[in-house]
Amino acid sequence: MKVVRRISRLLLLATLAATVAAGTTAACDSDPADPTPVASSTAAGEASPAASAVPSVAVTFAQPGPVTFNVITGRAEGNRDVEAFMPADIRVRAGDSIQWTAHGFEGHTITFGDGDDTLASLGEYLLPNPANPDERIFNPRLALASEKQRTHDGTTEWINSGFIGVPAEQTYTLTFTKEGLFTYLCLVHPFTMTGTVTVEPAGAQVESPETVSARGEAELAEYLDELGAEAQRLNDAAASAPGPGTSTIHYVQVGAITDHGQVAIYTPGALDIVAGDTVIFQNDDRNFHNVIFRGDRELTSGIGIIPDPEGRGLNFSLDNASAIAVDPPPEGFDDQTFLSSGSLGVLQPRLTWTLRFDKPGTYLYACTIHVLGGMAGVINVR
Ligand SMILES: [Cu+2]
Repeated sequence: MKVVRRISRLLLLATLAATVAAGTTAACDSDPADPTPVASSTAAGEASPAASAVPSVAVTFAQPGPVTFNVITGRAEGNRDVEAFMPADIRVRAGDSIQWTAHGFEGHTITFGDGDDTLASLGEYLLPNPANPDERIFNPRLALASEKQRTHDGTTEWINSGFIGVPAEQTYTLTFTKEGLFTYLCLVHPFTMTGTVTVEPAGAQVESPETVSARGEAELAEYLDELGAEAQRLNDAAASAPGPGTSTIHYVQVGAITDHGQVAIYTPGALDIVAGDTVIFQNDDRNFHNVIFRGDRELTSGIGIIPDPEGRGLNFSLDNASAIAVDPPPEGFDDQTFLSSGSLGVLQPRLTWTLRFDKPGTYLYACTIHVLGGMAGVINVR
């Protein structure tokens, strides 16, 4: 029996965020006109012990400023989605800029809050879509870029990139003009994505952009490996138990997580079972997913894209079919029947969904929230 983690409802709502079919033109900010040159640092400093305990990299120091640093802001590779700022803590000088390069199944935000509790000040994550009662949309304060979004001058004004990095990679750049320590987070992944920016005086010695990037790349590689290992572990741990009579109960884990991201995977992804067997889908982590047997219907993403008419980026909608269960009818089902687990996860309506398969066939299913990660499975019933 797994221990259910106690996690804020906010996070669960947050993980609904956007998975969308390809083919949109990203309308978010991407700073093509950032004038700040990136320093071409030659090995200006001696290697010294890295501040971070994570993989050590050769350290050089930044040229006189201003320069631009890059922070890797999540990265999706195949079914693995790293959800971290890499590196999470960075030191810059007044006048320097940071460019966050975002990519992920669910998008990310770079958000400097306006108070002690950024999440609390946000309000509800999901709101009714005024334009369509069958959908919900994300709180525009989360989803869309704030008015102030080019310069961090030390004030405590709300600064938000809005959703970026989904479906395509995008960047967001902010110039820091005032010394201080500033914390920020991703509103979509607040439990794994928080960071700090320490702004030193203009003449201070700080690590070069190359060193910062090398540190980020090393962390990214480590986190990707960690996710792969977790998916493998769950696959290896796939379990079954005796069911009624001669039948068998098979367990399918829905999704996988580490402290640095998630894997969009069902484990095991393919099952061969016998008519009369039972399958229990279970998800007990912070991300939520669904299990949709499309039957004779077309499988579509449950996420829609809503460009902001005022040009502040993209918002996203979630259709009810992705969230609300469609259980088997009393007369039973076969591989042409549409079925939905509804949303599965901690504090969702369900943690588990149990189906008994009585008819031979090939049952294809997928998660309509993580189509972008290729989250799909099959059950062959003989
Ligand atoms: Cu999913």
